[in-house]
Amino acid sequence: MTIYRSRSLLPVLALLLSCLAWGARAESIFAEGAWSRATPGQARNGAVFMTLHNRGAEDDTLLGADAGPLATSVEIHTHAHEDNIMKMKAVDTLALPAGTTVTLMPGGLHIMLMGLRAPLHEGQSFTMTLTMQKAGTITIPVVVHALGAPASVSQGHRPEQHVH
Ligand SMILES: [Cu+2]
Repeated sequence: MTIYRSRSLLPVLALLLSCLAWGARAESIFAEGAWSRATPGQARNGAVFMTLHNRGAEDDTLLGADAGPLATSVEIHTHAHEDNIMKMKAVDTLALPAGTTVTLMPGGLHIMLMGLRAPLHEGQSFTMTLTMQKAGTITIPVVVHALGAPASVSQGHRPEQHVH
């Protein structure tokens, strides 16, 4: 019985250790409030938004992301003016210099889920991994908000009315 008990503790210990390792890494580079928008049935692509923090002393670079079986491929996108039209444009990497915060939001930088295998539903959440050049792989939870969710949804409040 004693042997059985100590064995059963191993997965718990492993989990605790991985949490500690994640926590240590999260101190310098981490993603905050990652979210996505629900997609209509026929939509082939989805977008993920978040705030990336680098609180370390070393510059880092986002090399890519992965959403497992959810999408065929995942790209880093930005928006750029082309012939007076704002168009999405894939970028190879995203710089995250030491001490900076980079916000991915609608109309700007985002992570594109290409070839969704199933629609994203409001209230659903999924796991995504980010690959950083130096910090390695970071696993983050992504929450799916309503189809028309505003850019400020990740801040946890509704858009403020600014009267000047
Ligand atoms: Cu895009």
